[in-house]
Amino acid sequence: MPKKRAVVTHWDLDGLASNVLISRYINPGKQVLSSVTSTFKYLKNVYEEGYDEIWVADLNPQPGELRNYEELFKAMHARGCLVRWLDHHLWPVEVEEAFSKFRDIVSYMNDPSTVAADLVANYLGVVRDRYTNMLIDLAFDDDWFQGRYELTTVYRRVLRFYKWDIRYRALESLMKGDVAPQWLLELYRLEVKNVYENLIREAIARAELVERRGVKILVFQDVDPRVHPGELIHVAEKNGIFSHVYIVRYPRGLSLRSEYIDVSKLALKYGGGGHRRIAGIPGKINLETLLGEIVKSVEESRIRSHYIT
Ligand SMILES: [Mn+2]
Repeated sequence: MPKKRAVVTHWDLDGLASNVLISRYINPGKQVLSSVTSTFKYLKNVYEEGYDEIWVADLNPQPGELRNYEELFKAMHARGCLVRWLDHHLWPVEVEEAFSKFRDIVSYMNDPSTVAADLVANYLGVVRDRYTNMLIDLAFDDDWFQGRYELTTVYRRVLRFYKWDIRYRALESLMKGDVAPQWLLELYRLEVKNVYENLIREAIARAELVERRGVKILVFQDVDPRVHPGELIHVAEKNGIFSHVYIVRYPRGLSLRSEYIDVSKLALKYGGGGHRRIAGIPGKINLETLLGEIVKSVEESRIRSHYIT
């Protein structure tokens, strides 16, 4: 029997690019977009819908859901379902260990030195035509904040501003080979640009600089979820506001950025994750405790590197 294939990816630019590259290659019966925290839910859904070859990209399994994954993988094993997982976020050791127990059905690759779309293209041996390169360039531009294309900003803002209907519409356009769809540019110009830029200005005006033992931490309080944390920090820095660590607090979690410490380690302690320089923590956490840990960790990194302010 031929495999029933499905693909589940993140909804951001890198996720969309990964989804398109995989889908063009495997021609899936279902394409799903997911947030990082809903990854397990959607993986389970497509499995229950009878898909038996499931590709996942640009999403990292949450350590708190390892038990659930193990149960699901056992069920998948019994049904002969395969999972191919390609990601570029840092996976905690316990996640790698749990996944490696199911090597016969789950093959995963995670390489934090690149973006998921690039990883996917390499893994599948996709021909690097103009369109493929464009998708990968956009993914790099967005994830690494290279600031090369105005189009990246349009996608970044629109995808965050709206919910699933718009994200799926963007996926549909990209599947057709339309990298800069007219509807997206119009929507951005008419409904997003001004509101978004006001939200950024407002968040910067309300930011608080915490300074302890020479460690500077800039805290953006209660930020609208539609504002991208990287963009907020980028604008703050352009305005001459620098700090060792940045915290962007949202109603349902927070984002951490730093050039000085490995924030993914801190995030892991609180059930989150990410990259060395950029990480996220879901849910509500005590800011005081986190600030204390950040100060300690910057001080330790100074001792290690004989870093002098
Ligand atoms: Mn992503």
